[in-house]
Amino acid sequence: MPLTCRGRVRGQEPSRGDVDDALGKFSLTLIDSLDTLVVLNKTKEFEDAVRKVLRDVNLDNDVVVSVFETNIRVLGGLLGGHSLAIMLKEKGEHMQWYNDELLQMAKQLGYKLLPAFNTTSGLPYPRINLKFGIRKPEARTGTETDTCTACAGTLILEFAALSRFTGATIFEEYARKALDFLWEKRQRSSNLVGVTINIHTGDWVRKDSGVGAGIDSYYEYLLKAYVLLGDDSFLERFNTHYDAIMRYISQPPLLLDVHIHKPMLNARTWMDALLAFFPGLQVLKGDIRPAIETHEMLYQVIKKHNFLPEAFTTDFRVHWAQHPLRPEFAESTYFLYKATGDPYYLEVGKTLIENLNKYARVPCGFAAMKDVRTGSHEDRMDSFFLAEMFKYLYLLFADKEDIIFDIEDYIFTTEAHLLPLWLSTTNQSISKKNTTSEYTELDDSNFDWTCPNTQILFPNDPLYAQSIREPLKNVVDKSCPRGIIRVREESFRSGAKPPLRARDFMATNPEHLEILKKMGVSLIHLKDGRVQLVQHAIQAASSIDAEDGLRFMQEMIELSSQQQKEQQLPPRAVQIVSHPFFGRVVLTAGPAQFGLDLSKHKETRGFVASSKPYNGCSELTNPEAVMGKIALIQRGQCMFAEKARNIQNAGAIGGIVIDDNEGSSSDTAPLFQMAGDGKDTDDIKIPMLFLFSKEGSIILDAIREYEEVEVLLSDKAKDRDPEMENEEQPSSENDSQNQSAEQISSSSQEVDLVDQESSEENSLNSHPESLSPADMDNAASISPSEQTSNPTENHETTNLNGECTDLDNQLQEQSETEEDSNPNVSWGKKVQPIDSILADWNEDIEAFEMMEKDEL
Ligand code: DMJ
Repeated sequence: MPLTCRGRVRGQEPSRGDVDDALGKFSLTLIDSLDTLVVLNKTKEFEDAVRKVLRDVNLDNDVVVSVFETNIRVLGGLLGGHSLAIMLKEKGEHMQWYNDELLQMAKQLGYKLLPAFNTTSGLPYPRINLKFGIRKPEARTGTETDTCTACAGTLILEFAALSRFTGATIFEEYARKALDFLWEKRQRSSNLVGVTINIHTGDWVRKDSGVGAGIDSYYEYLLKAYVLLGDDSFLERFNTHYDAIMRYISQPPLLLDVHIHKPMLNARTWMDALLAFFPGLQVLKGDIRPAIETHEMLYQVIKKHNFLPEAFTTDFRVHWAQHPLRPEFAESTYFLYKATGDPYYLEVGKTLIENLNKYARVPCGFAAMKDVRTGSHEDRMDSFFLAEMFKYLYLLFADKEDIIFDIEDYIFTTEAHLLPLWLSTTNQSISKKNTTSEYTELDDSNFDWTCPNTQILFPNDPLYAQSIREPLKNVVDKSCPRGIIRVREESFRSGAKPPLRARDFMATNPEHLEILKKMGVSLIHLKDGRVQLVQHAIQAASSIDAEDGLRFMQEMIELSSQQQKEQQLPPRAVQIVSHPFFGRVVLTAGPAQFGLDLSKHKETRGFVASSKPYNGCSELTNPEAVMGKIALIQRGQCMFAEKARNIQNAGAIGGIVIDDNEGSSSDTAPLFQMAGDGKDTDDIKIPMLFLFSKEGSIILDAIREYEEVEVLLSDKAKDRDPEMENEEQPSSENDSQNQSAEQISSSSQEVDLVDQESSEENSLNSHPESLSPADMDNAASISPSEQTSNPTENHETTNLNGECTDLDNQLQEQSETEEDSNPNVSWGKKVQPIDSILADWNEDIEAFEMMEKDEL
């Protein structure tokens, strides 16, 4: 935990849900970074680290862990460590004492994971108790029915290596069986796989399919299993899937999820950050052009936000704002540099390193970004940062002689652990499948059967990669936001005038109610005064009316979510700028619906002081202490606005309210927004921010340790090092006071206050609203907006020269063409009758709900 400078121990910190399943009280970071030390030529440190692992690590803990994470990080880490330990030993200088101890630990761990495979399908349970295995009452696991495709399909490299290193064939056998089952279950007409599968029945639970979260490393391991094990059946499977990916998912430079049964229909209008590994895999396959294109698009998104947000839309807006320092983009950059030799990729690497140092480096390591828009941090540094990010960035810039062994003799696992290629000819006791006939005919011209060779791919053309990037150079900046109305225009492109538009609807208009009824939409008045819309297509007067109803509901959902977004204020940042933090610690802060709007004014900088009384609910008894400073106040016992007035009257230049719920944290709670008191709050001129207790205690601890603590309140963290360290610190209270006076006087005209809540303090999630179509509970209420989005939409709105084109005209043209060709109403790429659309939607509702809820 790089902000609090402590280790994270399972059970000792508030749970972060599935994210914690990687922690098994087995010194995860230490094991995951073993082979990085050798790559970085830190042999002495490697030797010490191996001794620590052998001395301290216990694998027999009563902890439920993820089978997938334990395999890729811990088993992979031990095997990578072993691989390099024997390499060093053989060289005769280091590790002379080593006697396969890491391998013995790996074998012990392998046996601990095996009970997870005790299913009829051979697919492993997603979790296992390290001490008690599965299903026993003490195990507290074994009741799960589903797992992700990557979770079941990312075992073969580590398990086969374990078998081949030790001669115990059972590991490779189990991993092969799981892969064979997934292959059998692929959707036969599209050759795609879904995101989650039932481990008992083999039914697809989530039928969306992409190359990112939930599937990514399944594809990676098919290709790499071929490389490591030399078994053709893996390459044949990979090539079959790759062909399907390029046919349906790849829309260069985008990679968009589709449905396995309806691969021409997109399942989402956003992409997740995990797919950034794919260009690297495409390099390994030898398909350089789309790799360059996707990588370039991702790089432009990074340049916009300093990091790749966890998810972003097809028009490159942030969808999920966090960034846990994922290494996938660095990995692809490394592979592309190796393939092209183009120094452009070194520049890309330099930018990545500069951004990490500038925005993520903190006194105790590198902190994940909580929100790339504000630059705020999260108190975590995942083990893959050292296992992968460090390794790939180092290797990108390393010359051959910088590395003490030949990296070409190894393959990288998905966690960038190194396994020696000589394993392909060792202990080959598992019979290879010779099933070529069951694979689809493949096109030999796209290097399906050859290794990539840059000399053949682009002979004597150093500008090859640049010529592919050139047309994409503005693809992100010049993309056109796809407004809600435009998207909806498309959904009404049947030509007929819609009977009622969502934006025109009034719940009191009898004519509108009549139209709703005809469309099968009923209106329910809820007790709290809200109105709920529900649609049952079978209650519509005709199938055309039902279809109009569905579209009306879609419009209403988008309108509602748009309105909700508009009412939400974005998060703010509290940055500690005084010694020894120098701006490196950035805390996520909740905004206030009153007081100085930090997005419109210069940030407020000042030393902090606790108010007395600490709750700030009455006139302060220590005005001299808070005068010209940023007052710290505890949440509770009176309205936020009252606290603000009390500290303002005492001369404070800003206020930070700290949550009184002990243990609360922005890691686990949604953004908190401070509401007004239902009265006019124009008199409050100072900025007010909210910190959850965990973030608040970082400031309180700093005061205890350093007494004088200075912070910056802003809408986005200011660049730090080296500027901040050199920046002149305000020398006296007067300076702060001057700043305060300036801000207060300039704020009066521009303060942007949102509607006051008449109730007490509330969070973003609890706004009472008069009409809440988002509450609609039928098929039409969930995600159809995503389902119906046209995969080519983005290309339609932005051409490659970066100009926005006239979508309305295009839609008109498209509509006319489609009407000509089919009497049914067109929708997305396919023309489907209404009954089938309804059936399809119902089928996918659950999947969509889960998809939105799922954490990566
Ligand atoms: C890593 O643990 C592995 O690369 C995994 O396959 C998915 N991604 C994480 C890091 O983002």
